[in-house]
Amino acid sequence: MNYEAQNARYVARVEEGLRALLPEAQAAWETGKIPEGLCQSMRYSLLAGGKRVRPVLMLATADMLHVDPQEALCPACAIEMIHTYSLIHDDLPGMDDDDLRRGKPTNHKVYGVGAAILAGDGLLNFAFECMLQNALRYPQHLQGHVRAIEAIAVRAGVTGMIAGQSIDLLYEHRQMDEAALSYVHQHKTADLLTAPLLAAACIAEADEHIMHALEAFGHSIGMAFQIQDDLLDIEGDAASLGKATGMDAERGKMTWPALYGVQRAHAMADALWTQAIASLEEFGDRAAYLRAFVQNLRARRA
Ligand code: GRG
Repeated sequence: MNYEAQNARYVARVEEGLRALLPEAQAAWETGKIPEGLCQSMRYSLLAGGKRVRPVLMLATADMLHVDPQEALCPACAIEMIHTYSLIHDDLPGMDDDDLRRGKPTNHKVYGVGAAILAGDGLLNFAFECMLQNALRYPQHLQGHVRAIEAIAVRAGVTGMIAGQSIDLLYEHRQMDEAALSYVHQHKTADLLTAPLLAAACIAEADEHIMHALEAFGHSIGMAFQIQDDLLDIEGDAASLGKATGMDAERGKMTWPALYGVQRAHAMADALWTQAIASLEEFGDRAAYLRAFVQNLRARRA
């Protein structure tokens, strides 16, 4: 397997899928069409060139479990919409109040706070609209698709990513201990990285054993990804990251390096990456792409 070529194919498929699902607005006001300004602000953030980690994880897991790639594309793109909404809302003045995201001014800096809230709400709702329509196109796999949508809803929702974000906000002016930090990162970060793995497995009607292996894989890459994100905020380069660095310290935010020091945080991330690779063992050669993906995520500087 040529990892670079395969990764480029997956990313291209996602970019194409996103553009097909959310084409440019065709009319300023027309029933059944997204209003032009709303559509523009949704597309602004969605097509701003993120790494597409979550949808690529879904397409790769779907391939590994022999799911028709066309069936998996829509939920993969929907997860990217949900991720993008969370970034738009996270950047708002009531949350992190950031000016830069994906190398561009944040949504509210361009369109205003009200429009940015709606762009986020729009992407979240549209994600589920797209996934439900996609499910109805595959009546023979309807149950698998409904389970996949549920897995995504739970991990993005009030016991998943939103729960993590709410505890993060709760501790804004309070000292966070390891238990709280783990909870926040499991839910805020790892849950949305686990969702695409489980969604692919649901469509494949995979057994419990496979679900557990993928859940363990998602947990490890999610926590490692977050520790690395914390480390990049200290050691990374703002131009490559497309956002300001040093913000965690400036905001007095608790992170793994703040809790344990940079060296120990690196060791923790290394152990988690190794654990992630180990949880793919039972998939043998079929997990070759996912293994290479983990190595690439591990080496990322952006
Ligand atoms: C507003 C409900 C709600 C949740 C916000 C995603 C999030 C939760 C906050 C963003 C801040 C942050 C550091 C989250 C941790 C997850 C993370 C590292 C997100 C960035 O994901 P990447 O690196 O971004 O995949 P790109 O731009 O490449 O898609």
